[in-house]
Parts: sequence; structure tokens; C-alpha cells
Amino acid sequence: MTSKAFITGITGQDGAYLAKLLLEKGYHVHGGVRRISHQETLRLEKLGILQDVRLSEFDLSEMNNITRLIRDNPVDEFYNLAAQSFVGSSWDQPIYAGDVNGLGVVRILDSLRTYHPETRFYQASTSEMFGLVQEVPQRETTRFYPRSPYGVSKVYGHYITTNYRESFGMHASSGILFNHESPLRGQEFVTRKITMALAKIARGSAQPLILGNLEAQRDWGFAGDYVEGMWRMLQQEEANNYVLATGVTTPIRDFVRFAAECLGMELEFDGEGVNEIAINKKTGQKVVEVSEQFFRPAEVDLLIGDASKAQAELGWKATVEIRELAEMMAKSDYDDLR
Ligand code: NAP
Ligand code: F7E
Repeated sequence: MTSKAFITGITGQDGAYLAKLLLEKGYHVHGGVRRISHQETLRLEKLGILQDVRLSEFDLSEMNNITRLIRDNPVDEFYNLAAQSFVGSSWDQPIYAGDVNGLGVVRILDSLRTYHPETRFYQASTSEMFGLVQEVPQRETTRFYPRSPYGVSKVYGHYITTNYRESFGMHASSGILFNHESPLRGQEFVTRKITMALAKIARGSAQPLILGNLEAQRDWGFAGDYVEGMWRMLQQEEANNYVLATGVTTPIRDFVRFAAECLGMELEFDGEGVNEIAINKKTGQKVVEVSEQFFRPAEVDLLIGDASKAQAELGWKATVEIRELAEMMAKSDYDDLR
């Protein structure tokens, strides 16, 4: 029989890649979309799957909407990828972040428990829960120390998933995913902001790329690999929590360098803090500036994950290294600007 899956956040980066993966595996894919003034289905269109998925109105803040949808649409697997996912905005909308990213998870879990407790559940947890890291590298057992309202809200989502598994025997897994990017990444996130701005500069723009903290380090992988890991978690006999990461960390500054190199620019960084700039050595053009505006009230300085549990139990491993990722994103933006 054909398996059925529901994906919240299907219009987001991961939702689109996961939908594609599940369709390729023969699933019926049903996804939740927010009722907003315009339908944002660009990513599904880009992957050529918009016509292959069924979409229903879905909002994580609305209990009755979630309950009815779950009651009337039984599925084998339920992936909760929807979230207010931009860390920077979570200081401006902390209550919304808590409601959607935290309470939204228990709204789903409790509806599943009531109507379809046999459904397998995936929760999109995050390395942001490690925040001010208490151990290097970070693994499933590392103590959480979130540094943003986003991180705090995700800790609730993570623990309530574990709690419903332990309390009610539900097949509920939490994937603690480190940063993963792609050409479909939102343009507010730093990698895509960088590749888009540099692609414009490579095409003749005089507008420099303005960034915040260049010292922060992230463990960046490719989103296509990470959605495969989500699926593998739900194929396990027993539900569990897993870290997915590459095990390599890179400063923001180096990601800028790598993306620039793919676009034929060699950058020279000079200065410190908000006075730091980067110049294109060949042309002398100022390519990067730093502004206080993009610094955060509290920063996550270093993330580096240990995915050995996922490798041992799921046979999962990241396949795209950082330079390849920067090149994939920079080239895609450069080509799209043609
Ligand atoms: P994304 O591109 O920002 O997508 C988020 C999705 O959630 C969008 O489809 C958005 O809908 C939807 N959404 C937002 N608020 C909603 C609400 N109130 N009700 C229903 N849907 C709502 O994020 P992503 O990068 O794909 O990440 C997917 C999940 O993984 C998120 O939960 C994120 O927090 C988590 N995560 C991401 C990473 C990463 O590096 N990408 C790492 C760890 C964890 P609209 O299209 O209407 O905005
Ligand atoms: O920031 C620094 C910024 O917004 C990365 C989400 O998917 O991954 C993502 O969260 C770093 C931070 O991602 C700019 O201060 C410097 O240190 O790309 P980001 P994030 O905050 O790591 C985690 C795992 C998630 O779960 C989240 O959902 O880059 N940075 N200058 C900047 N960041 C942005 N956005 N813009 C800048 O100009």
C-alpha cells in the first residue's frame, strides 16, 4: 500500500526537499500551508513538484485547525518542519516564536495521540538548542544552553517530543539538525544572503554585502542530505533523537571567501569588528562591510556536531562539504540572475 505523509512547513527549504524525496519514494505527500495574502510555493515549483503534492491550510498557532486536519487525514508519517525559523526575528517576536515553535509541537502531538497514535512523528529540532556550547563537539547528550527565544522555544519542542514518546509510547523522533543550506535557502539566512549579494556583485552591482558578526562559526551541510536523515529516523523500529551534522565548522568570513572564489573574486579582509571590510583584490572594489545592525543581542559563537549516532544507527552521513556547498549556492544565484 502507498505510504502517506504530512509535512508542515512544506513551502520552506526543508519541506520542499523532503516532499521531493518522499514523492520519489512513492509516498502520497500532503502539506500544510499558511493562509497568507499570497501563496508562497516557489520552492515546490523550482523542484517541479507543485502539481504532485496536496496542500491544505495549516497554522501551528491554531489548535482546532490542527486537530481537524489530523483527525480527518490519517497518515503513516507526520513531519513537523514548520517554524518561525529565523533566529534574528525571534527577539522581535518572542511570544510568537514560543507559541509556534514550542506549543505548536504539543498541539500536533496531542492531536495525534487522540486520533492516530500509531502515526510516526518527526520534530525539527536544532543545534541552536546548544547555544553557548557546553561540550565540543555537540552530541545528543550535550546539555542545552539556548541563546535566543528561538532556541528556547525549540528546547520545549524537543523535550515534549521525547516526553510523548516516553509517556504514550508514540513513535516520536527529534532530529537535532545543524545548519543546512541550499539554493532554496531563505535570503535572510547568512549563507544565501552572501551568495545572492556576491552573485549580484559578480554581475556588476556596486552594492556591497553588509553583514554582522563574521567571527561566528557554523557546521553547515546540504539540506538534501538532511531530509534523507529525517526520513531514515522514521524508518527505525524504535523512535529516538539524533544529531545530523557534518562535523566541520567554518567561520562566516571563510564562507564569504569560498563563495567569492567560485565567482572569480579573491577577497582581502582588513580591519576589525564593525570597521572590517573586504576588497576584491583584482578590482579594488569594496565587497563586504560590517554593520552593528546585523549583530544579535546574544550570539551562538561556535557549533560543531558529532553525528556518529546517526551514522551508526541510520547509516547517515553528510555528503556535501562546505566549499562544494558554497559553490552550489553561488552558481545557482549567479545563473538565476542571468
Ligand atoms: P524555512 O525555510 O523558514 O521554512 C519554515 C516553514 O514553516 C515555511 O513553510 C513557513 O511557511 C512555515 N511556517 C512558519 N510559521 C508557520 C505557522 N505559524 N504555521 C504553519 N507554518 C508556518 O525553514 P527550514 O530551513 O526549511 O527549516 C525547517 C525546520 O527545521 C524549521 O522548524 C527550522 O526551525 C528547523 N531547522 C532548520 C535548520 C536549518 O539549518 N535549515 C536547522 C535546524 C532546524 P511560509 O512559507 O508561509 O513562511
Ligand atoms: O546565522 C551570523 C549570525 O541566520 C548564522 C536557522 O536555520 O540554523 C539557522 O540559524 C550566523 C549567526 O542562521 C549576518 O549572527 C553574520 O551567527 O544564517 P543564520 P542561524 O542563526 O545559525 C539553525 C540551526 C536553525 O535552527 C535556524 O532555524 O551568521 N551573521 N552576519 C549573520 N546572520 C544573518 N542572518 N545575517 C547577517 O547579515
